[in-house]
Amino acid sequence: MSPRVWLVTGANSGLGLALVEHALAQGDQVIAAIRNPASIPDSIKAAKPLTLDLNASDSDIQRAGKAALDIYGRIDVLVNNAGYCLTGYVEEVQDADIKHEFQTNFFGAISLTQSLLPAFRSQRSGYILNLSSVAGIDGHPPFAMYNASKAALEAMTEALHTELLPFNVTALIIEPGYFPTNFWSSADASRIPPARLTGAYPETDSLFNTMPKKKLEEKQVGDRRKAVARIFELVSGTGHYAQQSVNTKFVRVVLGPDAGTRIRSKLKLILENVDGTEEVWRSTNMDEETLEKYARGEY
Ligand SMILES: NC(=O)c1ccc[n+]([C@@H]2O[C@H](COP(=O)([O-])OP(=O)(O)OC[C@H]3O[C@@H](n4cnc5c(N)ncnc54)[C@H](OP(=O)(O)O)[C@@H]3O)[C@@H](O)[C@H]2O)c1
Ligand SMILES: *[C@@H]1O[C@H](CO)[C@@H](O)[C@H](O)[C@H]1NC(C)=O
Ligand SMILES: *[C@@H]1O[C@H](CO)[C@@H](O)[C@H](O)[C@H]1NC(C)=O
Ligand SMILES: *[C@@H]1O[C@H](CO)[C@@H](O)[C@H](O)[C@H]1NC(C)=O
Ligand SMILES: *[C@@H]1O[C@H](CO)[C@H](O)[C@H](O)[C@@H]1NC(C)=O
Repeated sequence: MSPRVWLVTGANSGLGLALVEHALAQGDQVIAAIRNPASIPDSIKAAKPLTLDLNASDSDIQRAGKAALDIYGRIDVLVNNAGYCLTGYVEEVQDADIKHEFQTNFFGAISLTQSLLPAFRSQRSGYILNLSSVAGIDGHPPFAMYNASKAALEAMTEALHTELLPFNVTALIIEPGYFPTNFWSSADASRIPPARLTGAYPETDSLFNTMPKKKLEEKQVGDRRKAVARIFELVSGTGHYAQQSVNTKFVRVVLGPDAGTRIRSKLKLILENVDGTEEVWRSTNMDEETLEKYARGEY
């Protein structure tokens, strides 16, 4: 069997870099997509570099996708990993920053995926893994736009998962909790300049200092090498994914006890919300008389 071919975006840092290192070490072939070719780390020199800025036009991104396909003639695993967290309260974040957040985390990933879907379909195998976040389900201020961009990605991926089932192509949502990477320093760097703050909301200056310390005290710190090992096992049907007790048919791949427990409590809250308002949502259907008018086209 020929080695699997991976295309990983955001391959120069954090989870993406760890995944590329792991896949190479397992003997797979990797195309490492990065926006700045000079930033490709030595540890993944065996990968083929692909220059890709997700804040580019749809046609530029699709062109990069096609160029990636030409490298090995196929791609078995696409990992839409590149992304960042825009920090700011809804009232204070600026339009250009919101658009850049969505372009990178959502629209860019769609353009790249679209450029490869015909190949995936005709190959009748493969994985499309979209890096979301626990925040895509259970987000918190001041990260509304990050939350929203990941929620959009999840909604899209769920639909894509269903669309691709007949073609034996698996689209999944990877849902990590807290893993130390450049993620938090780039989120810190995206904070709104003090001059533009209203002063109406809690300051975020200390957030990025206290958060990692709190995580360390709680011993709630993810190991990115373990996260990417799970992703590799999923694609290769090995390790945890070879075990009978792990159900492999789900669209969400949750990584980290923090992610699992937060998603669980969010779902409980949604259920309570629906249960606690049943009287209201039961009250809005047409009554018999209106329904008859509607059927006659008179509503
Ligand atoms: N770490 C966590 O706790 C955590 C939790 C939940 C979800 N995630 C998700 O995991 C994914 C990877 O994040 P990470 O933790 O590994 O963070 P990271 O170390 O900051 O890596 C992010 C990667 O995305 C790339 N990127 C950002 N903007 C880009 C753009 N416009 N075009 C192309 N590439 C771009 C970065 O490239 P540059 O180096 O050039 O900036 C970098 O390679 C992200 O989607 C993130 O939302 C992370
Ligand atoms: C993202 O792309 C838009 C449209 O080309 C451009 O106006 C904007 O300056 C870019 N933003 C960044 C941060 O590169
Ligand atoms: C479906 O895809 C998997 C891997 O993605 C592959 O191992 C399997 O052979 C494919 N099945 C068919 C019927 O093509
Ligand atoms: C984050 O997004 C989810 C949708 O997936 C939404 O239910 C939740 O309310 C959002 N959280 C915040 C704080 O914006
Ligand atoms: C995951 O694939 C993208 C967008 O959702 C594709 O179009 C798919 O919808 C899926 N990838 C993302 C980025 O969601």
